[in-house]
Amino acid sequence: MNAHHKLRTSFSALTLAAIIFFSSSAGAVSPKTDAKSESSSVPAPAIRVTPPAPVFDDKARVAELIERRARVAKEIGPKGILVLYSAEPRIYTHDVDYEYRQENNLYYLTHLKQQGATLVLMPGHESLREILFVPKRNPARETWDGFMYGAADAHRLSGVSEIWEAKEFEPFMQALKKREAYRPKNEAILMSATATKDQAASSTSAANTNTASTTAAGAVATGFERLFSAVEKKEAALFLLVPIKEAASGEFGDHREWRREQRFAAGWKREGGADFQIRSAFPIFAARRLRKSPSEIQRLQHAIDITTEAFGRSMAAAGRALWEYEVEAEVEYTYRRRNADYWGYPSIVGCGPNATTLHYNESQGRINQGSLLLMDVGAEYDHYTADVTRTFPVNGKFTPAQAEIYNIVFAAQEAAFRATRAGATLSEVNPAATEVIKDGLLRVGLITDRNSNQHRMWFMHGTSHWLGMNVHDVGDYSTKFEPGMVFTNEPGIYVRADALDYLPKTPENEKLIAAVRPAFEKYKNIGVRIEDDVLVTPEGYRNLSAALPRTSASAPIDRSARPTRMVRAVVIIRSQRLSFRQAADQRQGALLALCDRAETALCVCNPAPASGRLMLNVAP
Ligand SMILES: [Mn+2]
Repeated sequence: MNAHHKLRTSFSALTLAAIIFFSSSAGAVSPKTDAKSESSSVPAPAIRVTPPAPVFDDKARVAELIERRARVAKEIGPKGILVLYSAEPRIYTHDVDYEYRQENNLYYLTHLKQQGATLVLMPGHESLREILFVPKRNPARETWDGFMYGAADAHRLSGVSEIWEAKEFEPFMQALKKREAYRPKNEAILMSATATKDQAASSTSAANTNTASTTAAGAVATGFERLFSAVEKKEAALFLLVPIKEAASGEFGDHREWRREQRFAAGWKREGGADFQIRSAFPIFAARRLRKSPSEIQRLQHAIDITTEAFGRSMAAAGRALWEYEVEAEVEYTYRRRNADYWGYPSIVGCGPNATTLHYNESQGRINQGSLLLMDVGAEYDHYTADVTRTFPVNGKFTPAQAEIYNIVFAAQEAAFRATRAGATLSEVNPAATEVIKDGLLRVGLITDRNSNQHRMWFMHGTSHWLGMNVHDVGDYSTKFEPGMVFTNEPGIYVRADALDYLPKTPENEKLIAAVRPAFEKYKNIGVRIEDDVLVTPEGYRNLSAALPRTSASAPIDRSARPTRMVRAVVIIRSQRLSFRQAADQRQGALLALCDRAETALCVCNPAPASGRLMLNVAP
């Protein structure tokens, strides 16, 4: 026990011990893996504080980006060019934009977060295999909008060594169309690894100035020869983030995310680029991003850890919240506090009937003591998003009807876990859960035939989707599981109050409605979903969200213990193995947990770091 932090208090030591218990190991306590917490039978803390963010060695990080670009370049081949644009800013209103978020594939290859950057991969060029175009720094603009990358910053982040001013992108592409070598004037070359070589190749400054003077291909080797010969034979390809079908048909539409690419593709064809075949870059990125590297898993895990703390805080607050938005506030407060980028998708916090709307995000409903609260939330950290759902009774106690539905969903999720192993597919995980749901629905009387699609009335979504930089991440859904793939396991049952009203009025349906009506009345307005994030491993799988308790209805979350009088507590940090930062985080966690549990109106923290003591005065 000496290694643990002790608590002295005049009031129920047991209650507080349940809240303020810390492991001496670095980071926060994981109830599953901390053997000491089991052997000493002290319950896990109510709120699991997010462990420190992963720290990456810059060399290794850039090496990984270089490797990603090399793999993508290999897919493109020597006759191909890839163009990746930054995301365009999205308008919130008038002259205000939404917070900027980089396009995923450009981020995947460069780690650049600012707008205006464009990456070109040109594997067929002798020396100029990648060029990054970035806007030139502009002090006047930076005064308003903040720091802009200089070439050194863009290089340090991405590892790309050939960096040209953004305004050079258009003339560069126009020159390619005409099979003309292109190199900007020196002042527009912000960084170059090839300059010396190219300059040496031409004894005059002509080759180093602009398009017109360098068209005499052949006089001086420009490095473009292989690519231009492919263009001449109409074998060259321009890879863009455009839909596969549009690339094939040459008819470009109006996608909600990649309009700029579509406009560019349409213009390219129209304006003299017909010798290039336009191809979709989506399949290349989908295949790459589906298989996550260890560093991607670390980022994703951190997003999930932040989400786990957000759940802890909001679950603790739910019992005394009056409105859904108050609970949601605890979630998003935690995201910001733990330096998440943002949410990966709008938080879903739905109480009672609102839990039956799959993507409910108004959060304007009442929190009712007897109801279930469904929370489907996910923090995004460094472009990777969590996606976790828990459904729990606001007052900590399931009604028998709620428990029945909950336990079916819980069993379905367990079945999906059991079906997860390398080599399996999502189309095997999905039926594993669905069969359990069908059995359960038949048992409780919500369907009459398990060999039909009746269950779709109550379970209308799939059990799984890929997870990564998108909440519904890229990747072919028929791919066999390999280590590094991440997907969600999220069965649910939603008894919507109007579900039976919308069935087509056929004699068959009338019969069905009459048969399920009693059960429907019993379970009406109950919505349950449980969702975890699953990593495929060589051994099977790892539940990345396992630190967030996932209990069956027979062991509901206990939020009954609430102090009613003044307490004075002292937490002593004894472990010498904790860094000051970790100790501070844990003290903060203790305070949070205690205040949330105490339903406190006044909470005074008096940390004395030198002595490692935290004084806590709590008045309920
Ligand atoms: Mn999901």
